[in-house]
Amino acid sequence: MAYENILVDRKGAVGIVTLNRPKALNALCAALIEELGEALTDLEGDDAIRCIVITGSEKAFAAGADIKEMKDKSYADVLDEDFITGDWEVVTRCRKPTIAAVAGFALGGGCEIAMMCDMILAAETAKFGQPEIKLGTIPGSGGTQRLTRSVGKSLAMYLCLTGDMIDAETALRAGLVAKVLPAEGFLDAVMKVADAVAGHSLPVLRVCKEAVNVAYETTLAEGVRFERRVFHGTFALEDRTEGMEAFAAKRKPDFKHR
Ligand code: DAK
Repeated sequence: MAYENILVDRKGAVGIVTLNRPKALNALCAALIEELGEALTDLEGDDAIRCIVITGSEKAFAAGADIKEMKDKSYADVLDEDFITGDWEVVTRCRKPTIAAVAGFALGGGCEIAMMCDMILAAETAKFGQPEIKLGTIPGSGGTQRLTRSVGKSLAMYLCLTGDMIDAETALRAGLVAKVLPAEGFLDAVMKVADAVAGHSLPVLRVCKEAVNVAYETTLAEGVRFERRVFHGTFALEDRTEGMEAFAAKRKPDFKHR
């Protein structure tokens, strides 16, 4: 499928979506977000894919929603059309593991899309921020919510109220990103992580991701109960039998994703 604002690639069991509007620092215009949704839906439906990487350029993951596209909208417009809401949430509906590979700017909606992914891997050059306050508005796609759950109130308030950016090391210390990787060879290093994820059993990846996400939505007691049920449930899978038999036989497991 030919896209205008993104590139889609498949390497082994990993699908890679590259945001590709370099002249606008990958500003997230409606057409780009629609294409991202289509590409993710396509990769979700592809049995050969077990992990999805979303990335941008060396200079920008994405510098936010397209300000030029939204600047003339009125309150009635955004309310009436439920402005850009549906398309933006496709990332959150992926059932396969998603990795945001961030180099350069991840601002506003760019930071929000990264946070919708299951983990963020950052190049040393990454800069994260929620600068909407400088435009006279506030984050609109989870920036006040996912960021706060991820880094805590004080840093989330700092980012949302000042509009300042933080660098990759600060984001790492705060728990926003899982790893900081050298800028040189960044995507190769990301692919090592993605390949490791994609090497596991797909049904187990799906339920594992679901269990971690439950931690955001419920009490500890309910979450632990959910985890235990799902853990027991993995014993119904051929891959769980294979994983443990392979360990005991000192060989690599041959998962069939069943
Ligand atoms: N929108 C449109 N164009 C952008 C852009 C953006 N967000 N960011 C950069 N560009 C464009 C610039 O206008 C410039 O275009 P030309 O002038 O060359 O035509 C080109 O990209 C290069 O940018 P700069 O010349 O500014 O490059 P610099 O290196 O000097 O500066 C910068 C880089 C990232 C610091 C700067 O471009 C900047 O401050 N950009 C804006 C960052 C920002 O404010 N982002 C937040 C946008 S608001 C929602 C979902 C999402 C959202 C809301 C609701 N719902 C589901 C309801 C999200 C909102 C936002 O993200």
